[in-house]
Amino acid sequence: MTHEIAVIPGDGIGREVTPAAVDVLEALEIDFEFVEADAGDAVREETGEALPQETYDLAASADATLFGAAGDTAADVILPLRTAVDSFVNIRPAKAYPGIDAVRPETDLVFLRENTEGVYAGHEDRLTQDVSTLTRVVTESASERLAEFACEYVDGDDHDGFSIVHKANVMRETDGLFRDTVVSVADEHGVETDQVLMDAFATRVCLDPDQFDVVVCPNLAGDVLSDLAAGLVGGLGLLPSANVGPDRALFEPVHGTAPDIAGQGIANPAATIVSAAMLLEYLGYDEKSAAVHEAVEATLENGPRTPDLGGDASTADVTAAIIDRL
Ligand code: GGG
Repeated sequence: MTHEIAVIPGDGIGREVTPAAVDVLEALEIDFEFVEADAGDAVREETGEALPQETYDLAASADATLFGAAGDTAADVILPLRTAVDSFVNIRPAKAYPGIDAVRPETDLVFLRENTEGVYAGHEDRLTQDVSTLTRVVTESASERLAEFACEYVDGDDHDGFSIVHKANVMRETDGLFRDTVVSVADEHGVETDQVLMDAFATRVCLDPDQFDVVVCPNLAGDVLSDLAAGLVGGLGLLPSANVGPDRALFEPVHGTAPDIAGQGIANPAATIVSAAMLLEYLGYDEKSAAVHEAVEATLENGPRTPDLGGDASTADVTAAIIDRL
């Protein structure tokens, strides 16, 4: 059976790390058909459109999508691409790897981020030159869909429950609805939850990440707090993610375009290659997925490493070392 994989490198280091992940997938001798498409700042410059219709349609029909990064056009690219796969949850594991100099080596977290609404899908207006507004939507149905997924996730993966991170003491109607809905679904499923205000979470996770395991949160909080967790484990070059919908999914590193190092061939490909390992698991290739995870882990531990991790290797060196270890 052939799997059609949409490959959308985007901009900046997305153009370097996405081909690296495709090289790893190609080395596994699975029947993949990779179809590449444009999105992001460069294609907008050329055509006026950051997300051409054919790219959207490809993501909406492919068996899975591998995406790199978007910069200034993030709102015009990432959010619609997630809609194309009807992705209601963004899974962001944040774990420390052996041998990597991490601020908190005991970190082992999974963020389950609401992916369709909240501030990122809100409506912004510039009322006057010096006044702007943002209207944010939170619905019971989206919160329920995420909570159902979280309950299945903790059951299937043998976790004790999950933490709900919100700011419902201030945003009573929006985060309040989110919190109440998630608690109610978890109660129906007999899944244990605790609640942490998002500001308190930011402090507590830095001081003692071990007290958390699976974290369920609204869209913006999930984006910000998972980047914070990246800081605890050694940097954004290490965090993969999966945007999962009922029938399709899109995989991307958590990091953006990194304009400061783009074009130099030194971007860390680990986050995108681990995202590809998540893609393999999603398509049912559990053993191959585990092999990629192990090869990445061994490479991070023993080298070569890119400069963000203190090494002097290139993206190509690290990718070749991972493929050698498969
Ligand atoms: N690879 C994902 C990417 O381009 N991240 C940059 C960004 O702005 N992300 C926002 C988000 O994940 O919602």
